[in-house]
Amino acid sequence: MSQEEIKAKLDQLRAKLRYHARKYYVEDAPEISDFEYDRMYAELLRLEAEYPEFDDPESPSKRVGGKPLDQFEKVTHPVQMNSLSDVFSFEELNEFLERVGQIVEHPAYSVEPKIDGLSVSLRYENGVFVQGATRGDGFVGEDVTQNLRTVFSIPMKLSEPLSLTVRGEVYMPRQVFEKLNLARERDGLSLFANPRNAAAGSLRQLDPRITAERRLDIFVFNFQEGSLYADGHEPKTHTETLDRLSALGFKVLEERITAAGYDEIIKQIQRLGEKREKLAYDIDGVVIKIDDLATRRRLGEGTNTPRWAVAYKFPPEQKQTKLIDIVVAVGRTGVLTPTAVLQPVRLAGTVVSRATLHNAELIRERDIRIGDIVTVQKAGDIIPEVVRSHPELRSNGTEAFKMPERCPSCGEPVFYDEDEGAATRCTNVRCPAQLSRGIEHFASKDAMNIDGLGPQLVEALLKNQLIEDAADLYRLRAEEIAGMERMGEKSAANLVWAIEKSKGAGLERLIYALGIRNVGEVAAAALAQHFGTLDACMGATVEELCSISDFGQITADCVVNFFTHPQNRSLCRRLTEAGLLTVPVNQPKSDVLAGLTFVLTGTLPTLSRDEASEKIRAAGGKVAGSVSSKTSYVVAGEAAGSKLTKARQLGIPVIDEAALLAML
Ligand code: 0OX
Repeated sequence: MSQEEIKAKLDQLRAKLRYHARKYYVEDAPEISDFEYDRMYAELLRLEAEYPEFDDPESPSKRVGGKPLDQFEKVTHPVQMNSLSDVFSFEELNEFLERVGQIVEHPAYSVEPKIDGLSVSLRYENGVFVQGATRGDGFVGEDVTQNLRTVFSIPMKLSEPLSLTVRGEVYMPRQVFEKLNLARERDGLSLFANPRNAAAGSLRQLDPRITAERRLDIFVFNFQEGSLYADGHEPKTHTETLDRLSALGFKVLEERITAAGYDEIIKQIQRLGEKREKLAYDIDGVVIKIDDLATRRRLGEGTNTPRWAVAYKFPPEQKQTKLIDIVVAVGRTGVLTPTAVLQPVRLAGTVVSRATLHNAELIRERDIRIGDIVTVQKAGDIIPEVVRSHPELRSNGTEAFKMPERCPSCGEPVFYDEDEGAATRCTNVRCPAQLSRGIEHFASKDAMNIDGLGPQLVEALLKNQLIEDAADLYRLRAEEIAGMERMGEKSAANLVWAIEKSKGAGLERLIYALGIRNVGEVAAAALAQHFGTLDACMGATVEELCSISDFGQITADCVVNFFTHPQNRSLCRRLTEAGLLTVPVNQPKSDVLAGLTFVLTGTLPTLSRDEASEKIRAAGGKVAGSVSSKTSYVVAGEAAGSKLTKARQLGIPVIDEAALLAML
């Protein structure tokens, strides 16, 4: 073949593959068999390898060619990527429609599924895909171009050479998610809680080969900026825009309708609610948007959300299943926690076989009995819980559940503590379960952060009598660890190194790691800042502790009690002797946030939760774990859950990461 012939052959193959990829991935209407497609693809790879002089960065073979990155670059969005305001009932939805109705008469609405994925922007120059970015805080996101190239339904080339930016939702199809979790289970890896988390984890992979394996997909739902037609024509409606985007090669939202008003919108919400289970992807609500673009402009934008759209969020999915058993575990502080063992049931994307029951009081109030049919749901879309039992479906002869009278771990009698959130507690300081959980907590990420020291290893170290408490960790030798079952020399050496590294964690983490009752990360940091050394902390009096802002009598008593105990004093002494850093690592750097309490929720676009907390604390602010009337601000990121809802209920201002950084 002559050079021209080879070039023509390559062009033809690439065009054919592009056409068939669109038929398969975007239109779901393949015209050729997978076998034929694979054969053509193999032919392309062969020719490209043989004739590198005809390389084309837009070739269909280039989807998974990127090299692993060290980090993602930041991308400033040309047009802000707004989020949607949520409504949780038909009444709230009606209020939105009435608000709109005061400004425009009888507008047409686009009513579309709310895909439960991650929003991304896709930028094309002269018809070629040049950049893809995550939403981030709406202004600045992360450049995930390489990873988005692996999403086959994203066209690398449009059918016309236009320059534009569109927005869509990347998601992991449910089937892909299930397969992925099965494989992870087989490999002993942690499971993703739902397809959304799996998609987020996959899109933010620095190595695009991993993203490619995850088979993500996309629905495009908005035109952000640029030109949709070469002659400058501009569509009048959202519907027309999406039709045009589809013609250009995008996979646009399906299941979308236009509706004239309340009744038709509700019908579509109900239809999608019923169809939800059958869809190949997760949806978490329905988006209602004004269809006419001029009307949208009239209504305008709020600070972070458009006034012309709203998201109706589905109530959490509930299922009925059988409660097979109630098992009771002992936690770090000796609290006995009952867990429901359920007949496995599919719920919001995963199979659920366990659910928290919190305490005996809740079981009594909800009259939950072993053998009952119960209704379960996922709180904040993640943690399964038993909502109610169904006594009407109960067979005769079942008995009310009773908490054990003796600790399931050590056999000592337990006490019912009405004041402490109706807890049943084992008070044996030598209880093995408490000891294990305590050491697990000591090693955990937010405490001493000893990588690799999880529950199983702690259990094994205790069982092999290599340790009796947390201070013994610092005397462990690699040979001893390597001598244990299923422990190699390399893992043993890694563990010793991780333990050694943790010595520098600092007083804040050390105090938190001790696991003093009522002393979370915030209180631990306050103690570290106030006393400056572990010794000073050990000598604290209730009066002095109460003088620290936000320290109440109960926490102060817990601290004094802890340090009065000879066993705990000995632990602290031995930790100090082992060479642990017993002074704070963080000095407050400013006081711009003094007196303010923040609660973080969801995934922030650029800062990890730890980084955001450090920054707030360094500026003199406090970070709390739950929303209450004392909360000054809730900082919400993507996929914010129940904390955001609570903030709304209490009327607490909700800000995003950008606003937090601005305050700092
Ligand atoms: C979705 C979805 C998200 C466009 C401008 C403001 C919100 N998750 O499916 N967002 C939007 O609309 C944007 N539509 C959707 N369907």
